[in-house]
Amino acid sequence: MKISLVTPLLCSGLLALSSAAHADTGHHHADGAAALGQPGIVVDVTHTVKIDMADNMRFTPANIRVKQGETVKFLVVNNGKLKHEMVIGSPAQLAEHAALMRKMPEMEHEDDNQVSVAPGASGELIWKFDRAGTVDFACLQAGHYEAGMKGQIVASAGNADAQ
Ligand SMILES: [Cu+2]
Repeated sequence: MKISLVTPLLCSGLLALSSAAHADTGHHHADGAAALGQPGIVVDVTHTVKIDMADNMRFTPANIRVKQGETVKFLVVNNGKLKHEMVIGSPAQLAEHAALMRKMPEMEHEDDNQVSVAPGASGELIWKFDRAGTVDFACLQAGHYEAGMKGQIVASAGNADAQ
């Protein structure tokens, strides 16, 4: 009976690992994202970071520190009158996507590595930081990235369980 609580968590963890491995082999464009970590699940969240988005094209804070191994919930609040979004990716992926958004400003997308937030609303993005290193994020609404709406998350090496 004791084990009944533990087993579902373990299973979902393994499932996440195997689906991430599958994404790596099946979708070439996912390779870069895998190096940055992967979408997390709510039961693993150890820490919440609130980020404000505003029409001055800034994230506040724009520089965030986490620890390797942490699953972080970003609570993203849009204080502006424009739609904003938080997209996690490598600088190359973000720049490429921003260029695409300039061509197709109305393009809607809903991926695991991003959250779009209507004016006055808030959203959540859960990310698991598998590795130490730097992860970039940006708003890819047309022109926002170019106006400087971007930031960085630094995951420091170490075991989050030890903190
Ligand atoms: Cu924006």
